[in-house]
Amino acid sequence: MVTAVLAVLAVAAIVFCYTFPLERYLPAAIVTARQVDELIRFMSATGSALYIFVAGYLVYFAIAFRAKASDAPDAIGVQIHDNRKLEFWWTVIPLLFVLVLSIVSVRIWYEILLEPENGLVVEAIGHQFYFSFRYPQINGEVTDEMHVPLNVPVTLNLTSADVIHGFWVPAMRLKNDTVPGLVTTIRFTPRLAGRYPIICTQFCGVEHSEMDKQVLVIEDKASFDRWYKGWQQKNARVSNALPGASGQAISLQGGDAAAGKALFSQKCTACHKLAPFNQTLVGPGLEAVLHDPAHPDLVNGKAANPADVASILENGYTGSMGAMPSASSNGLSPQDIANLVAFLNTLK
Ligand code: HEC
Ligand SMILES: [Cu+2]
Repeated sequence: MVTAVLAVLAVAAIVFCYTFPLERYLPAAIVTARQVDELIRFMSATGSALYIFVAGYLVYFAIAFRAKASDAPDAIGVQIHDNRKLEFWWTVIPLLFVLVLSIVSVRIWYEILLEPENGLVVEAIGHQFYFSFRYPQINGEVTDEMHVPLNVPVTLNLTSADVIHGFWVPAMRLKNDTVPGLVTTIRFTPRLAGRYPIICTQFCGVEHSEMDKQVLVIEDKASFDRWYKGWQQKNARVSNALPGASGQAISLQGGDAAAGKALFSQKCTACHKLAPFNQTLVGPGLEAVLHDPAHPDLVNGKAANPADVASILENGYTGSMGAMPSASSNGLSPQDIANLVAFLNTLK
């Protein structure tokens, strides 16, 4: 009787796992996402069926064989030793089950690894506290959304400028850490247009919880090309150099204020307003940072002159307001710093 009830519940759980409309809540944005879903259905169906039997018998036995009021206070239950047949089966059945599970998992894992290598190559770089993206023919970095065209294989190289972050797009069913000094790769082919959140999955600092604001946009080729052209133009004057190594002397000669202005709107406006010093966003307002009689000194106590501003941009600075990221975290080359200082120097 108990077995029959548990069997009915187990069958119901299996049916539920296989019919649950997963994609209504979490679209399968890339080709391999559906295989991952199949694996999840298989695992949750078999897992919950097993759980229902184990937990069901446990509860039933606990009630059916509980101590009776008439039992002597020191009575103990029947002592049973060894049951070869039972032990054989409860070893063999889970073993087979885990084998099947690993074969199915490895097969899907291989399909994900063997996604085509030709196609679009994008680089995603984790920062405290955002992701930036590099594309083959766009200067500098794209800092808001990551766009990819439908049905074109993508090779995504992941790395980090500061600490370990995790790049996770639930709609892709794929996730990988971004590790400083290491490039890891995931490949996928987008199959469903839409906007999908990118979430950081490693506790990477005080604003880690803010790292769920960016999106992966999958769109048709024409819209993608339009977006791509837009960033090519927007970043036309931005330097393509990689971030400079800390400690290297920066020549402020030849800083280009217009390029600095473009870069400022790309990399600094998340934390700084072009407003008076006390209008704080994360850091202070930077209007007239080099020419403000009310604030002759910088936050690090040094006189506001171009060289000291450059030093803050290069090395970062942590004070009472929080952390100003260093050049390597912000992805700034020495030329970028010269351009930014030239721009900040024009603000009066
Ligand atoms: C993650 C947030 C963040 C980003 C991004 C950021 N800053 Fe800052 N910045 C700060 C904070 C916070 C401070 C103040 C640190 C303190 O004193 O506590 C600061 C301080 C500064 C100062 C010193 C201001 C003064 O009056 O002394 C300058 C100059 C500056 N930032 C320039 C920039 C530029 C240029 C960029 C873009 C490349 C940038 N920052 C990007 C957070 C940020
Ligand atoms: Cu992060």
